Amino acid sequence: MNLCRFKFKTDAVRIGLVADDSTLLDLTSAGVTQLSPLLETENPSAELARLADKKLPRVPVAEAQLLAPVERQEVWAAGVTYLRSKTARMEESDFSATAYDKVYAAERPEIFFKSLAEKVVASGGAAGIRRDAKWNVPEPELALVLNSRGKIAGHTIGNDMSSRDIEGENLLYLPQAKIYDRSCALGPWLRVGASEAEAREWKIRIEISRVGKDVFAGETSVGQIKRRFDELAGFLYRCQVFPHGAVLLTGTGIVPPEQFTLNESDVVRIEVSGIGVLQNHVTVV
Ligand code: DO4
Ligand code: MG
Repeated sequence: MNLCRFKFKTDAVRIGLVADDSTLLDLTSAGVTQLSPLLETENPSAELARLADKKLPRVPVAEAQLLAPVERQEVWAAGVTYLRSKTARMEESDFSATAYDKVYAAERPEIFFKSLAEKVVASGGAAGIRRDAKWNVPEPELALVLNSRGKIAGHTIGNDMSSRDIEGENLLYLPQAKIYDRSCALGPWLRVGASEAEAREWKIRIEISRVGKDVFAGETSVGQIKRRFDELAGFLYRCQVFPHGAVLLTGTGIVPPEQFTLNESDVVRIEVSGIGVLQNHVTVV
């Protein structure tokens, strides 16, 4: 089941259940005004199945504006969880290279802060590249949506936009390479009810087009992630509380070739087979 936040006709935020490719069921009319209380329940899928049995108003997807599926959760990201990410980062850096090698094998994963919820870009919005960077890339990632207890309540698609030249120059610049205006996109909605075993079967595919022409495409499988999801979530919630829950990006397994950098107006399309498509155009910030 896919759960979304959307606007329809007025500016009020509504909660929807995705019925099919063209229709949303408006849960707001059944008293659901936020995602978080649903994600806090023991069994969000059962709760959604109960709600779906009610007679709910239908909204055409084409007339709704999808919003990022986050409310007050902090967004964090795990890094160097795929072998491809480790090798690409070792190649782009000089004295920082051993840090990537070590963190890939270490017990403690790399986890960094990525975004406040209100800064997250929705599907259809503009994702940012820094004007002071020369080498900008998208990072297509599966995102875990965790409730306040650290339990995985859903999955969504994330784009961890990154400046590789800034990160590659010095690892201490990582926050500047990763956290800036419009650097985090999430959406189009939350997939509720999938187990980790199921999610590990999903494929992640990225396509980047420039003035209507494909300039890069790549694919990986979620099953290539080296660490278990509960291991990543456990480290995030260690010595830390998230009263509103958190979103945790699980790292990238697709890295475009060294000569590739994003341009203004490029279109980035990320598909996760069990969820849907997150699509953003690029803007310079
Ligand atoms: O170590 C830097 C960031 C790694 C990352 O974002 C990733 O592997 O996806
Ligand atoms: Mg990343």
